[in-house]
Amino acid sequence: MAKAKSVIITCAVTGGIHTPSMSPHLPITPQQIASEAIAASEAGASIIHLHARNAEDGRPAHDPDVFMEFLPVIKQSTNAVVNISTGGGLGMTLDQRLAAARRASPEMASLNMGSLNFGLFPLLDKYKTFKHDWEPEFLGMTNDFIFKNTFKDIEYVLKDLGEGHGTKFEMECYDLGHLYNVAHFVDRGLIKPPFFLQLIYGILGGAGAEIDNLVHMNSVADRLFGDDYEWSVLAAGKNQMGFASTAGLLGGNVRVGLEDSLYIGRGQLAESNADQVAKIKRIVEDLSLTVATPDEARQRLALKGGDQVGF
Ligand code: KMH
Ligand code: ZN
Repeated sequence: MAKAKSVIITCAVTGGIHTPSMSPHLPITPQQIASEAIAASEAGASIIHLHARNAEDGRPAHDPDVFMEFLPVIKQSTNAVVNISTGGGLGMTLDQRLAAARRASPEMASLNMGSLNFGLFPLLDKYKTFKHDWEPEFLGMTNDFIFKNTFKDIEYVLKDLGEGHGTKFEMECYDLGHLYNVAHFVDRGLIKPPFFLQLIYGILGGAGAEIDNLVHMNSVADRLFGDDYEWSVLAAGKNQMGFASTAGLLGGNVRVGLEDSLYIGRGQLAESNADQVAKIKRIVEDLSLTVATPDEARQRLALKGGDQVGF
């Protein structure tokens, strides 16, 4: 396992999974997204993973014009690495998912390393009333939905954003097979070291949030990639902090943020992304580890630099 010198904290500030009725603290407008991102960076996050939403009703919206309302504000106020999602919102076409990253030419973008079922419909049992009709419809449709990321799709993103823009990827691996998909593209020369894996636990359709799944995926990644990679962990919902802490202990990096969990503790909504970042930073430092600065993250991940982006 590649040992992290310091722990890179990624914060995913809003995502496209949770809906406005689930938490009043979920950032929706460009102003809210910008101020949450800036506060998360001040709290210790060196990478900010970004989605956009429709300011009227909070629906996931991957419109480049909306991104351009908050990206320059974040850039002016922080040194954080900006990472734009290419997952977008469930149900978008690949070109819709790519449009914002194409316009912004960021240092990093997400890249989902395989197709999978992506079941959010169990949340309908937890939340009974919704502010907007789209929310239960969106959650319900995931009962019959495949998050499509074929080999052709992945190749398209690697060539378009990777070769075309010099963007490096947060490679989202939801299950063991996705590591082998990464290895396939390494063999073809389309993924070059150092590369960054985000190991994801607790999405219905992907690997469950059990620590032995994390340990096993780590040992397979070590076998496949040796010292060529850095890895990070995110776990959905109540497993977020436990998995992030375990990742720190095992020599990895961590991701938190309201995209992945709306909570700060048992039954307690997080009031901000920065609260989650501050909590994992405290845990990491209590474990006698240090937190990476944005420039350390840039150097370790061989990013092109914050002055090479299109915003
Ligand atoms: N929502 C996470 C489970 C993406 O944006 O490309 C994974 C994610 C996907 O962040
Ligand atoms: Zn995301």
